[in-house]
Amino acid sequence: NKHHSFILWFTGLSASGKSSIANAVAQKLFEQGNQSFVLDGDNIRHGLNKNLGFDEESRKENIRRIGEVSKLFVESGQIVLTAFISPYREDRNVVRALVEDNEFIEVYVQCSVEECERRDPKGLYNKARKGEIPNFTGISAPYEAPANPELVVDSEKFSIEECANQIIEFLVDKEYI
Ligand code: GGZ
Repeated sequence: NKHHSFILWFTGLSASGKSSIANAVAQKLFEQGNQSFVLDGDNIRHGLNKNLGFDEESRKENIRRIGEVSKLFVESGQIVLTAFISPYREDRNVVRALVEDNEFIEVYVQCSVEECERRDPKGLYNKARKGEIPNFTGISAPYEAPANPELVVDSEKFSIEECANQIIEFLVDKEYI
């Protein structure tokens, strides 16, 4: 009686570790014989959504399209992992409403702005502080943390590997896999 298709929706700041954790979870799922697919900026913002920027309306449309694509994945029987900041609570809830209750698993990758800014793997926080990137989440644009996520992983306290294991444990516990 397991659910074989669902969305693992990661949300969190830039550099919080969403993509890395999503890819680590996908790898573990694969090792256990579960096919899955990761949607992130690399395959979505460079393709389907390359005409979108980072103002509020564009982010809303970004998330709406990703939600619709994720729904198609679920309808095709797949596990899909999405790694986008998705800063607005309302936009995430719109996606949640697209699928069945148990098919949307919101994973909040918790990490303070201070820590993300310290990591700054692409130098974007630095540029945002200097005003070179407008509307930068956590600096000059909002991030609304989930009020009731199915799962919270703390990437400040735990490694990518530990966070991925916590997510796998949740999926086993709730009989998703
Ligand atoms: C936030 C930005 C911005 C602005 C470019 N604000 O660390 P990254 O580089 O790889 O992840 C960030 C990514 C965010 O795209 P999303 O599609 O996840 O955002 S949203 O869900 O809000 O639509 C960052 C980069 O794009 N980036 N400009 N202004 N992140």
